[in-house]
Amino acid sequence: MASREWTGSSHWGAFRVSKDGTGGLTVTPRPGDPDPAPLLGNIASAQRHRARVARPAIRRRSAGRGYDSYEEVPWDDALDLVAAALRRTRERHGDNAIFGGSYGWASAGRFHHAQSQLHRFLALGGGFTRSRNTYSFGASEVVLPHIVGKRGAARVLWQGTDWPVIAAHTDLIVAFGGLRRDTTRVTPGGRATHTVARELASAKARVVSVSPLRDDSSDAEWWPIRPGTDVALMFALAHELAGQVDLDFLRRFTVGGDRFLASVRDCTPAWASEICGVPAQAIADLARRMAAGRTFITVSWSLQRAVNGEQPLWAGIALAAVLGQIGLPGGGFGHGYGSTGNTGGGRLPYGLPTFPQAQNPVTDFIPVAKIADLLLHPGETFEYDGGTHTYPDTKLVYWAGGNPFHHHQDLTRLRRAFQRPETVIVHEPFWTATARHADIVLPVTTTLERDDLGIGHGDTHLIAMQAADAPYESARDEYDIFAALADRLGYAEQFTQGRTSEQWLRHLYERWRAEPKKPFDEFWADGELEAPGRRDDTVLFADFRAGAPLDTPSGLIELFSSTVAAFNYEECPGYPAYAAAPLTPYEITLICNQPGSRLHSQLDMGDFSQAAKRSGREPVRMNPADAAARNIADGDVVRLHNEQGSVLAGAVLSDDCAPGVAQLSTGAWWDSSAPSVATCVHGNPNALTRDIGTSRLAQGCTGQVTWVDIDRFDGPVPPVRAYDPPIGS
Ligand SMILES: Nc1nc2c(c(=O)[nH]1)N[C@H]1C(S)=C(S)[C@@H](COP(=O)(O)OP(=O)(O)OC[C@H]3O[C@@H](n4cnc5c(=O)[nH]c(N)nc54)[C@H](O)[C@@H]3O)O[C@H]1N2
Ligand SMILES: Nc1nc2c(c(=O)[nH]1)N[C@H]1C(S)=C(S)[C@@H](COP(=O)(O)OP(=O)(O)OC[C@H]3O[C@@H](n4cnc5c(=O)[nH]c(N)nc54)[C@H](O)[C@@H]3O)O[C@H]1N2
Ligand SMILES: [Mo]
Repeated sequence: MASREWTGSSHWGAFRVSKDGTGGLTVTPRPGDPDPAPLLGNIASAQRHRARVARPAIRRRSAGRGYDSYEEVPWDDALDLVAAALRRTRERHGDNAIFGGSYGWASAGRFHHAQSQLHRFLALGGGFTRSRNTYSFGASEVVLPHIVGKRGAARVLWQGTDWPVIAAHTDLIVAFGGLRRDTTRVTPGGRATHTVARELASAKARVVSVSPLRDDSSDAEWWPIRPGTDVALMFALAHELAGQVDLDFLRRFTVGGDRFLASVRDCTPAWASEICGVPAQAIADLARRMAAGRTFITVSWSLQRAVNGEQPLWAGIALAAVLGQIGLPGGGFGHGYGSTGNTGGGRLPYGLPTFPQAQNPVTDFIPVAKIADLLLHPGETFEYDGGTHTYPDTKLVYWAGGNPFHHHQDLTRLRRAFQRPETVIVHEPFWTATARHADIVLPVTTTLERDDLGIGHGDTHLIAMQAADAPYESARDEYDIFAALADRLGYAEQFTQGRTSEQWLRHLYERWRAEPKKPFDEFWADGELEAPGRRDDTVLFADFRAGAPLDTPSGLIELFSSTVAAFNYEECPGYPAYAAAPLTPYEITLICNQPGSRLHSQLDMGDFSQAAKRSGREPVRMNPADAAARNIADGDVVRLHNEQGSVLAGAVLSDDCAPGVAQLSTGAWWDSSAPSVATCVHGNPNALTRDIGTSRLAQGCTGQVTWVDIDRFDGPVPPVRAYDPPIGS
């Protein structure tokens, strides 16, 4: 390798870093990656941005969390304060008064993974209240085990039929939620080789993209659908197919198949057309095409990130069961194709080299998207997956590696909730909105400033993530922070097991079950290791079709689950059900999907993300007809509003947006610096989303969609202050 070049990795792919004479960094894609993510363009420009946290900082208690400025303090003082707060909270209120869920994507890198570091530290110190499930597919994680069993659910979510199998065998892909190329370039933990676009291009399959946005797929037939109505379309397709296909699979391999057929008896294409906006004839034609060849039905994760989000997945599986191709190469169903790069992206016959965790002695938990309810309603109960649980009384919140003031819904409510605890501690490389709600902010290194191991699920290579830059100002590695805190609290030896970071990296590498592999020093010098034994020939549930039972109560696919039915949830009754979208007084359905210009809120100040902004705000795309009706021109600053709040954004007019639909992606840093103008003057859609769960079954995140009115904004436009550190008097 050339001198002054380092290898690195991110959730959006592996890269190389080089340095010029003045220390300026250049980040280029890993050679050999056929489809690198343009998101790499955010890394170098963010690395020494003014939004970095330079030194430990303490909130000046005055107006409240989210409003106050900060004072910088020496590391030892900050660590003493954190240790004292932890000790005090455990002694006075018990271990479950510490909330350490700390949801978020942090950075790639298996050792310096913020949540793994924090959870190990808190578990060894006595435990913490944790969170369950993800914002990504919280509804699926709970409902899928009832449909295909726990092991089956893990396979649907983490394995699935591989792309090369689809490319070779599938005639027709029906993609509910599309197959976004932007999103498939992202994989938790990273991916050295992005191949989805290439595999899709080489496939013989036609793609029908059922989605409110045309560019959710390229080279596809676009079927604009009213958001939230896919279940009606699926029911009508099942209704049509029932008369055309052999129902043998449905009868032999499912429970509730006949019940399902009866439930869609009146779901004609004409009925569905009224609801979802797709012409009735097109629905009937599509059913015929699905029956004529090998058809793969995929439901993107976005569909379940909405009220009653359990239903589109359950209905999609029912539709695939009627068609009867589950377990055949390139047939059946999938979940999350187009959502990340690891769905259908191969598998490794061993686990990943992760930082070992400790047993958490506390059993209290929340479904992850119940964070505001946890803080606002201590002692109250909530329902979840058939059980009733109690929110503990949270006195201390510890967050490392996530940005709830990006990711959670109804940020105004979340800010209110964050006033309640006694102490909030946040580790961050950047002054995010979450850091601005902490009492103690500790500056941490970025991946460019520490050595680590990078690999994602099903990945092709283990990447040596090599420190290419010195730590920014006084930033420290999370491992060193927790080792210092554990030392103050008397359990340093348990936390570190006597190893330095470098010794841990070698230890994780050597213990890693991938074989054969070269010696660590050789791997480090080469910068990567090809993952041995990787396979990409999975056909989901081929074994089930051949006779191996699922781990459901019946051993079959449960299109009727007596377990779920017994929970007596009206909104999730034990079988796929269509529910009309909630009534709303607002005219526009706002899709709050993943940003194409960054990963969530990460590196929003980076060059690539900034280039996508419009009039200095996050772009909101809308149909030209909807814009004309509101006197809005391309590039205008607009104000989106509803009962949750209001947001300024820059209008982009596009026919790629179905009429009645607008799109404002997540991740613009929340800027509440001009509250008389808007809840967020920069364009964070979570100022507008509703903080309610998918259903009592899963209580999953419903942030994908909300309803708003949009007006042109003619007042003086306030500056965006989101990246200015709140340091000073
Ligand atoms: N409206 C709406 N909201 C959504 C969604 C939606 O579709 N619509 N999607 C949801 C989904 S699927 C998800 S997964 C969530 C994502 O929500 P998050 O995962 O919370 O979002 P990120 O912006 O990735 O936040 C990660 C944070 O970790 C910080 N970080 C990076 N590396 C490190 C490190 O080494 N240590 C520490 N301490 N911090 C680090 C970054 O600076 C960043 O602030 O958002 C959810 N929110
Ligand atoms: N570039 C980039 N890639 C990412 C991420 C990122 O932040 N940036 N985040 C990653 C993460 S954490 C996750 S969980 C995945 C999420 O993966 P997804 O949830 O699949 O991604 P989204 O972009 O939220 O949604 C995909 C599309 O679904 C469509 N859609 C929304 N509602 C409906 C509906 O009711 N019906 C139909 N038919 N379509 C609908 C929208 O048009 C939207 O563009 O993405 C991952 N990939
Ligand atoms: Mo996610």
